[in-house]
Amino acid sequence: MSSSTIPTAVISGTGLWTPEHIITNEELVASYNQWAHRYNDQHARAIAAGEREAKPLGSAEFIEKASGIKQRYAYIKDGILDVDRMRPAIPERPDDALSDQAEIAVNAARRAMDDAGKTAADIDAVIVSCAYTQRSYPAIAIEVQHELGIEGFGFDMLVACSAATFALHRAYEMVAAGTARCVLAINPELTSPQVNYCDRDSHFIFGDVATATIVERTDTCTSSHSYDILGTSAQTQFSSHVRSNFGYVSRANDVDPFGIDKLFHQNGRRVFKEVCPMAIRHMAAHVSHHGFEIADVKRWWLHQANINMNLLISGKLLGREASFEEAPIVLDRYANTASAGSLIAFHLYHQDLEPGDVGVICSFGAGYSIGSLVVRKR
Ligand code: CO8
Repeated sequence: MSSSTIPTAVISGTGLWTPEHIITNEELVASYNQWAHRYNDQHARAIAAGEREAKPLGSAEFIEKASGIKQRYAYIKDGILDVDRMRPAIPERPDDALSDQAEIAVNAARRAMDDAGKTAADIDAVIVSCAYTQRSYPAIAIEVQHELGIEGFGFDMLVACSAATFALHRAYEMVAAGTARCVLAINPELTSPQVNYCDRDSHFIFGDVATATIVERTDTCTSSHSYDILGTSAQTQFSSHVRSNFGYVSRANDVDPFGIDKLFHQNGRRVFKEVCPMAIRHMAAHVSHHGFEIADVKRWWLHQANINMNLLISGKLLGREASFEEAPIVLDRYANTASAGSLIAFHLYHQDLEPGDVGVICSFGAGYSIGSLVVRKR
């Protein structure tokens, strides 16, 4: 489904908060391999008897070649590389303290507000949209709204990989409908608590980050780098090939609420094969819906899950290899940041475009879900 009107809403500011802690592939693999050796030693007899499978060893070279990832950021590094723990150690905060996720959301939000030249008084709505929220209620968005002193309303939404683009769709619609003058959409992607650091095939994929975007009415925009939203397009198709069964019903299921299937897991090959053609068709149709040729698009701010996915998608769209300027990659530094990847790319690589230049922001992944925006520099 696509929607478009005469431009009424603009992206007028973005903010990026990057954690201070980095974990390189080498560090991650050293800790995983140490854990795997220990597991295999402890279960040597069962493995020899064919009752258990040995844990395979990982390699930093494989990770970079298969994914394009060289490092990832971690909100809290403590615990992740500890072979006795293999998960971050994040101290629980009391109810009267700002929650971890609200804190990183506020960090990104303040930067986006500065970028757009907006104060709390200008904003009517806050959306926190990401792959997981730290708790069910009260909404993280309402906590952020309170911390920033914003009146109006806030709500959380979850759409895994497409959480950020789908939130921008909602922001665009609210501004276009006149139910909000200015919307703050934030993506505090705190992925590290959900990563299975004992799974060689997925332990390297994710990093933590927070992005924020201001969407406002065209007539209130004072930003020096703003983009008309020409239209939005979304599609979803059910698939269990990227899945986490973490949820509040586990308590009633009498199962381990932190069992392996309650963490991120995927059939990466299937995801790759099924999502790439969907994303290519989706973007080609969205661009054409607005009367543009592929060659008219100056920049593709694509979801950042895997470099080979991005090279395949941009290559098929353009009919040739895309340059870094055409489809920037941030995976090497940030890894897969759930929904935030396309917005990190937008945030870092948009100021050089000229007025009239057209670009596409697009997410693709778990759900499956695909969300895009066709934008034009003002
Ligand atoms: N180290 C060394 N060797 C390895 C490793 C490793 N870590 N992993 C696999 N190998 C080996 C395998 O054993 C295999 O060996 P052999 O050929 O001898 O059998 C070989 O390398 C190839 O293995 P794979 O077939 O598994 O490797 P691929 O080339 O398919 O690459 C990827 C694996 C990188 C996972 C790739 O399939 C991929 O990226 N797919 C797409 C993934 C994707 O887009 N997923 C969507 C993610 S969902 C999302 O973005 C948001 C979800 C919500 C957020 C969650 C936050 C926690």
